[in-house]
Amino acid sequence: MLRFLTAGESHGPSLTIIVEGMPAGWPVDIDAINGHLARRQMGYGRGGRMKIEKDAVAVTSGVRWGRTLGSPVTLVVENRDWKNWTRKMSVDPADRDESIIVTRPRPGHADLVGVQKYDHDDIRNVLERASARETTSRVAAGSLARQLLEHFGIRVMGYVAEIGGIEADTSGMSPDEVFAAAESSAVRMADAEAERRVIELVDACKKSGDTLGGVTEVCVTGLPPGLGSYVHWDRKVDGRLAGALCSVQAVKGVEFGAGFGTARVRGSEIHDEIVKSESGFGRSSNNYGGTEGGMTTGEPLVVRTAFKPISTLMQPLRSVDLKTGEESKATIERSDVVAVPAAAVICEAVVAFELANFFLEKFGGDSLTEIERNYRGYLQQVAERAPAG
Ligand code: EPS
Repeated sequence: MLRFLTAGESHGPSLTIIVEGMPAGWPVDIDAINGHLARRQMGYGRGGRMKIEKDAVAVTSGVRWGRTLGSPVTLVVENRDWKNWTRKMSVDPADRDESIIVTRPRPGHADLVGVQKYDHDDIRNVLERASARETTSRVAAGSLARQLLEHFGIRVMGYVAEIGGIEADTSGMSPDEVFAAAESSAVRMADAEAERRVIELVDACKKSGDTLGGVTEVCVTGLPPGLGSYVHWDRKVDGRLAGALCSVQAVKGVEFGAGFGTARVRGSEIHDEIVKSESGFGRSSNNYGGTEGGMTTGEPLVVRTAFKPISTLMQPLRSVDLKTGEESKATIERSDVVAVPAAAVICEAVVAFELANFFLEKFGGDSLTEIERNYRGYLQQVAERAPAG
């Protein structure tokens, strides 16, 4: 229903995003999309590239006078760094330059398998597209889609749960409080003491030429029960969210609610009991992170994503030179010490896009008016089934 395609190399002229399936009549807030792109660029521990870029979208199709037309929406983000790469990334064969070919693959990056698979002799042909620069496009697509959710009071909030093994203590805080506190943190963590320790750790890693990973958390409130479905494997909300999150560069794990922890306790200790609430049915807890049977329950959806440390080390690990066959140290590219604060914004966008898709699958129509009617009708139907008082 809703789908997107991204194109563009990290140091090419621009990134292009085509979002298809947006219903007609939707008000598009371009400043809000740019706001999320700016949030993605922040975070203590990023490298020099973020000082060069000021990501912003130009809309080149699908929107007229502030509203979607129902046709594909094309977003273009200019790479400011392109002006420093015009020859190195040129399309002209006359610009080929043997002296800049990259031949020492970095462990952890797509470098080695990428050249094997696509039969390249220059790792740059792989790393340009494998780069996490592509996440700019995901944030642009996700920020467009989330406007659809926000119209129905659904909030998507991303923040950092831990970096380099240092966890944020957010006990006793509501999701909105955690999000608000994280937004003003240099590492997007809602715990000042954890933030201080992470900054110290990032500084130490920078000195020793090392990198860090961490865990992001996305919490979505205001969801109706019943997005997704139990009837087929590819219609399950958690299945598709996990797949989409795993497709983000450097992701090594995804868990919902108590996640892997649920495997270590008894059923009586973990199932979220069904109780009566103001809106009819409620839950005594939210250990399953707002999904049951591949559907949203109406409780906050909570999903955590684990990111491995950045692959480029300034003190490189062992590698083998593709050209000489000699053992050598891996190549060094400009990079970040940690990008987990940015990853929280990326996960937010990825979750928003998938949920907007589920929303359209359930309430979909060609126009905003039609979707509003479908949504209202469903809420009324659910309310009629709820227990009295
Ligand atoms: C990134 C842009 C990249 C990297 C980083 C993320 O820019 P450059 O390669 O010019 O420094 O900073 O990408 C990686 C860490 C990676 O391994 O590819 C961005 O826009 O987020």
